[in-house]
Amino acid sequence: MNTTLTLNSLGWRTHFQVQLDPDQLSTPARVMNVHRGRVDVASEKGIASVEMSGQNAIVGLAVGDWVLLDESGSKVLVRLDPFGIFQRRAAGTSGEIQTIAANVDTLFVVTSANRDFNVARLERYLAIAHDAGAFPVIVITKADLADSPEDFVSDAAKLSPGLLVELLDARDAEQVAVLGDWCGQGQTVALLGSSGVGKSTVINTLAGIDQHTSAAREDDQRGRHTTTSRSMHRLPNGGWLIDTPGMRELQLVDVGDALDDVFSDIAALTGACRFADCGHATEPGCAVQAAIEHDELDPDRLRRYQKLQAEDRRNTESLAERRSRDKQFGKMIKSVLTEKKSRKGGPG
Ligand SMILES: Nc1nc2c(ncn2[C@@H]2O[C@H](COP(=O)(O)OP(=O)(O)O)[C@@H](O)[C@H]2O)c(=O)[nH]1
Ligand SMILES: [Mg+2]
Repeated sequence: MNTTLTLNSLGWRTHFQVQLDPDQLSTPARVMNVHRGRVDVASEKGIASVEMSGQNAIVGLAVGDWVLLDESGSKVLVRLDPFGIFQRRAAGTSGEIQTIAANVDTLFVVTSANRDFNVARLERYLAIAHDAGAFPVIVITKADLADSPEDFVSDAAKLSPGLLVELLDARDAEQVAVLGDWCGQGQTVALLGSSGVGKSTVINTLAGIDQHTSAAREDDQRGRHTTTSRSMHRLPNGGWLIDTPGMRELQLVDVGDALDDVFSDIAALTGACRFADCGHATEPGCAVQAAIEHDELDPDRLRRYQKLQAEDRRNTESLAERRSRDKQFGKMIKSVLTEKKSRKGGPG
């Protein structure tokens, strides 16, 4: 593998190129790792660790983001608008939405040819992939352990026309090599799937090496050593694998339109319902119920769609509510402060 870092090998796209200001001298760099108070970035000048605190901080930077560095390479000037992001709701009470990865080209949706396989879960992952602008590839592992593994493939393929499904033994390098097509020069991939389905096994087989020994160590401009091993891994074919703990805890957050992409069969039918706000239950002239009656649509699929819609609505509404509460809290603080000020400023 050629280890020289070029814009192309880092995944540069027209999407980012058009955001450059021709009058500004700056270096595009890709975020490899996000730490408290600093980020590791890779550019044509090499790998560097850049401070991210106080005035230098740029909020919401995630692994995979593109940024512009100043001439010295020691300051991030701006975050370039990503073509897609993966988000999750933070654990705990704050419930804030965090970006956990950006600019992922391909998402390997991993399940196994056993009880983990679940179409509702796959549909959920597909919605997340669509929302993040990532191309989904369903990867079904443990083919070697199943009696008729092909059944899983046909069930998965039914979920969406043209959906790509790969069936393999994740420990077998020859079989995993089919995934290499998505891991070429400058391509960014990530994996999503429940615990135990074989994500680490796929990654290790793809990488063909032990991850602890593969940590790329390069000098940055100031001669310090940083490592890119933690979150963004260089794959043998020249691609990049984003592997962060956060990717494993993804939920549906504000993916409304992406759900319609995943359930495009149902979304297309709804246009033919008599009522624009048809709930597809007992309304007259419902095209969705008609399709179910004619055996053209699985009623379970409608149920799963509506369940995900409700879940997305719940997450999104509570976000809106939270925002409005924050806003009101902000106003209150402001009015208290103004009051204080005017009292101080006033006579006595
Ligand atoms: N037989 C077989 N075992 C597998 C396969 N993929 C994963 N495993 C095993 O399943 C277990 C969990 O795999 P792991 O990669 O840790 O799953 P993760 O939690 O998704 O990262 C390990 O013992 C793997 O060796 C496969 O395709 N075939
Ligand atoms: Mg694992």
